[in-house]
Amino acid sequence: ENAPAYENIIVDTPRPGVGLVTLNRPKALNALNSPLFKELNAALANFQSDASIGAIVITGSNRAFAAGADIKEMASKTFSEAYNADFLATWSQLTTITKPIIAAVNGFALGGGCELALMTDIIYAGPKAVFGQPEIKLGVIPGAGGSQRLTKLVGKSRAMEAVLTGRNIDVEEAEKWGITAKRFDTPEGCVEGALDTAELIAGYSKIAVKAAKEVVNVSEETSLAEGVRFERRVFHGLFATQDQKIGMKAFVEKVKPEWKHE
Ligand code: CO8
Repeated sequence: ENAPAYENIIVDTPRPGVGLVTLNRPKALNALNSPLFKELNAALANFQSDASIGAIVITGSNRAFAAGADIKEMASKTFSEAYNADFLATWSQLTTITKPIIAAVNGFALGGGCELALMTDIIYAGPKAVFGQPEIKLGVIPGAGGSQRLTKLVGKSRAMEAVLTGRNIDVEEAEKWGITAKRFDTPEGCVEGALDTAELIAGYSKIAVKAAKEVVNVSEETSLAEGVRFERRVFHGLFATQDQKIGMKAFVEKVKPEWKHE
């Protein structure tokens, strides 16, 4: 199989069932430019269609997860160029991936980097992780969902303060606000912790995992009553799968389930 050659990311499968994407533009603190996003989208699409992959981890370097959209690439853009090309629209392709994605954040996750992390399903952070939406300092605003996802996640007052001041949010505060699911003592521990969780998830029934991600995401976009109804219907639907029979039988017989993923 021909592995695609990437210049801005490193793609690996370090654990059974786990795909890892490492953002790799160290000289620009992993600033997100179009070629990088094209590669990220391609790598994620490959993991999405690879039946052996059950979960995905995205990480950067110890110094930077990603220091934002590439300012040098954007600086001279005109409105017509941004509008005609629907600049940044392809960034949210990540949210169409149905397999769980964990962000292992070390160092700067600013602007587009913060928004990228917010598009994933779970954020783990290292000891020096820094989040923020500094776009206001550049004369613009968050453009890849930051104002919406951050507000839903941490509430209006905190999101408004972050977006209007552009200030850094350190890992203690990010944890208190509920941005991060877990904090680790070392950068390496953060990545390993994300891989551990991804491996655990990849060991479950892929059909149940897909359904679980789908129903949690629906809660972001619908009323409680509709969401609960949707969850129950999907729950009912899983009784049509082999994995439901396999999982419950294995529990009763006190053996390890051998998932069929169907
Ligand atoms: N874009 C391009 N290059 C960058 C970026 C970036 N976002 N961040 C860092 N770099 C480059 C620097 O220019 C520098 O390159 P060079 O060596 O060629 O000068 C190199 O990375 C190292 O950076 P620093 O020397 O600045 O490193 P420091 O440790 O001194 O500072 C900081 C680190 C604080 C992270 C600093 O680099 C910084 O403030 N970066 C910019 C952060 C930022 O503003 N991010 C938001 C960008 S805007 C955005 O993401 C909006 C997304 C949606 C866009 C909507 C538009 C429509």
